Amino acid sequence: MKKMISMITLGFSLLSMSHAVQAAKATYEIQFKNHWNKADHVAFPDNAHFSPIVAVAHTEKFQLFSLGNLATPGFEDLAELGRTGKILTEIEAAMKKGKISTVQVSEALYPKRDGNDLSMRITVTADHDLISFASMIAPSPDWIVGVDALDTFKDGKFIDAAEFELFAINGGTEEGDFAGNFSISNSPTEPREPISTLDHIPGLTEAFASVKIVKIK
Ligand SMILES: [Ca+2]
Repeated sequence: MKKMISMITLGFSLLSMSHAVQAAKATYEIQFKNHWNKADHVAFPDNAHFSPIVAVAHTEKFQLFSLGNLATPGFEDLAELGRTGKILTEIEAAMKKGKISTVQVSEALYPKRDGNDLSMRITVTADHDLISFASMIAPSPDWIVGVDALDTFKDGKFIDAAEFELFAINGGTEEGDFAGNFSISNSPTEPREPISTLDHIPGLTEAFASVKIVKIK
């Protein structure tokens, strides 16, 4: 009996330790910058904008989007229309399963009205240490910019910062993927194709945006 009590005590202290690790957290600022312009991208419509950015902190069991995989219905809605309702429902379901710890949604960014910069914050924990985000390049057929699963917790500590150029990514759900096509009315891609890069297409080789993800606390 005595032995069993000590095992329970040991089990409890291990549990406490793992809780201590899980409690480790960090807050990052996502510093988003527009690079869309007429010279580099064939056209820069007056209503050119980036849809609200949907950002999540998650485990490896969740994917917001991933090159080579199919878009979810929610991601399709974000990529084609910049709408966040459906993807937030998918995110909520993943949160209930413990795959996502937090979600943040920014305002849309209209560079001609708002300037080139937008920032938002997201808190990660050691066990929800991946940051993904996506925003529609709008107007466009089904193009987004985003980051897929930045790992913020390495070798027992949170990284200080990461930086990416954000090239156009094809949602794989709508046709019309050629430079200068900033129309939202194109045929659906049927059957839908895996999410893919567009930066091999003439006129789409330059980044539409860039991002710095910086630990602020
Ligand atoms: Ca497409």
